[in-house]
Order: sequence, then C-alpha cells, then structure tokens
Amino acid sequence: MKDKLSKIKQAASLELEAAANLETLENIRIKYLGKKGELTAVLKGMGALSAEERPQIGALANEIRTYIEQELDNKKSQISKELTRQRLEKEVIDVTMPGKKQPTGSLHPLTKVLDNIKDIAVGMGFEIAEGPEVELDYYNFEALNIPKNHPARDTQDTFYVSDNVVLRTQTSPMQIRVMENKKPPIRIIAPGRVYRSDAVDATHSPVFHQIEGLVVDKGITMADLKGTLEAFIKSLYGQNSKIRFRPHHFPFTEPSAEVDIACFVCGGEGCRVCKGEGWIEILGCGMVHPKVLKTCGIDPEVYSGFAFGFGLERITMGRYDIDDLRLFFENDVRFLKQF
Ligand code: 2NL
Repeated sequence: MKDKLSKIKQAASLELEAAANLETLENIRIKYLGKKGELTAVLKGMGALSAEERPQIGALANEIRTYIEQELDNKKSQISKELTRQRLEKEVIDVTMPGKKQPTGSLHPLTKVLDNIKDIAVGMGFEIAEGPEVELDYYNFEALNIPKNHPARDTQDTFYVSDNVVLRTQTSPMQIRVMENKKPPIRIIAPGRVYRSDAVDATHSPVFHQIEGLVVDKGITMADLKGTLEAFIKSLYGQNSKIRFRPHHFPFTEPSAEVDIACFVCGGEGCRVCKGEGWIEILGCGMVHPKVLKTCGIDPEVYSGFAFGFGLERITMGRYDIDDLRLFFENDVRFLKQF
C-alpha cells in the first residue's frame, strides 16, 4: 500500500512538473483527486486494512493529497502569471510612436468669406437676420415696390412655387419681415441662399448667395450710407481700398447707386480681372423707398433708411481669384482643400 502511494506521489509530481497549461492541471486533478481518481481509490480501499496500518496509510494518503493540492495551486498561479505576462507583452503600447493623423476638413470658401463679412457687420453694430427661402410673392416683390407685371420681375427670372409663392430671388423679404415686426432703430444684415432661373455658366447659377444690409432710424441720410459702406468695404478689402458711387436704379430704393472698387489686382490701371476697366462693381445700394417703409408700417415722414445688397460668390471669386462660379457647387475636394 505504501509503495502504491509513493508511486502515485512520484507520478503526480512528474506530471505536475511537466504541466504547461491550466487544462492539463485540471486533468491531473481529476486523475488523482477526482471521484474516480487514483488517490481517492486508495482511500476508499482503506476499509480492508488492519487497525494498525489504517492510521499510517491514512496519514500518508492525506499528506500526498495535500501535497498534490498544493502543487496544483502553485502550478496554477505560476501558469496564470505566465499567461498574464505574455498577454501584457503582446499588448504593450509604445506611447512614443507618432499618432495616426485624422484628416481634417476645411470650411467652404463661401462660408469663410461669409463668416468674415458677418464678423465685420456685427462689429459695426448689425444684427444677423435669417429667414425662409420659400417666400410669399408679397414679401419678395409687392412689399418691395415691385407690383405684378413690373418689368423688374423679368430681370429676376423667378421660380414660382405657385401663383403667390416663390423661391426668394433676393434676401430683401427677410428685411421686410423685420421692418414689419420691429420698431426702428433697425440695423440688420440678411445673408442667405437665393434662387433665379438662370442657365449655369462661369458667372451664373440658379442658386447663389446674397447678403443685404438695412439701416432704419430717424435722420438716416445718404451720408450714412456712404460712410457705412466705405468702412465696411475697407474692412473687407483693406484700408487702402478706393471706392466710387455711380447712380443706378432699383424699384425699392430712391435714390439708388452702384458701388465699384478700384481693381484690387492692378489698382486701377486695367487688367484681366477688371477687364481693362480699372473698377470692379461690387454692390448695389440706396435710400429705402418711402413706399417700402410705409408698406411695412414705418412712417417715412419720421424715419428714413438705407439698404445695400451684394453677391457672396462674386466677392469670394475676387478674394481668391476664382474664375468659375461652378467650382463652388461641384464640391471637388481638390478645389475645397485649397482654402
Ligand atoms: C442689387 C443690390 C440691393 C437692396 C438691395 C433693399 C431691401 C429693402 C429695402 C430696400 Cl427691405 N432695399 N435692398 C437695396 C439696394 C440694392 O441689392 O444689386 N440688387 C438687385
């Protein structure tokens, strides 16, 4: 019996020594200590032993069981430690390695110039007003002194949604809405998308962007219009910019003017950009027509105002020397990445 026990110990010891994973350990435990294990079998057979032998063999068997259990535990923690070490080694991160670069997008050139214009306007005390692109004919035309059958309607090839609903051809309708709802003083700019039924070419698109400005208060004169626009244009194009006002006509302003800037490429000599003119037209403006004020419930005997409007695409093309308006809307990343 003793012999058998020491053989079990020896065999278990060798197997434990060689065990390289947790599965093998579990098999060893079952083989020796399990219900049908070798050591268990010996303990079960103790009933057949004599009264003297029994305690001795019993003690020895227990000692061997404790030994195997301890060795199983030791080996188990040794293997777990090794597994952890291997895993950590695999997962090691070199924090000194350069990171993966996330591709960053950039703002659309129209957005950049619009942001710039908004900043300048806000700095001058204007608020920003935005509103619907689908407008009532009333706000887009009637209230601006452009009645049905007025020739000005022909020059703004309008998309009609229905008889009295249009896609706005300018952002003025927003300004009409503000005048209807707010008492002067009013100082707003209204930027946004506008629509005209134009065929697409290098300088025309059925969708483009306009920015209009409006100031209404007591005692506003043409001098305020000129001074404000000059300050505005100098902020946008540089303090050395030269501008000139030319008489013009709009149904919603009286008097009306167009503003040219001395060519920012040749300085007035004449070049490709200004088409030899020396001047580039940049905006239209005027004193708000008394009829327009009256329509909005503002007494033209008490209040006066000026307004101006210009195209965002045209300003942006000048700023970045872009010669084809279609580039803004094609969204080719090779173009967009340059800004
Ligand atoms: C242009 C230049 C302009 C206005 C827009 C305006 C708005 C109201 C009242 C009076 Cl609510 N005027 N806007 C004024 C002058 C010029 O835009 O070339 N437009 C066709």
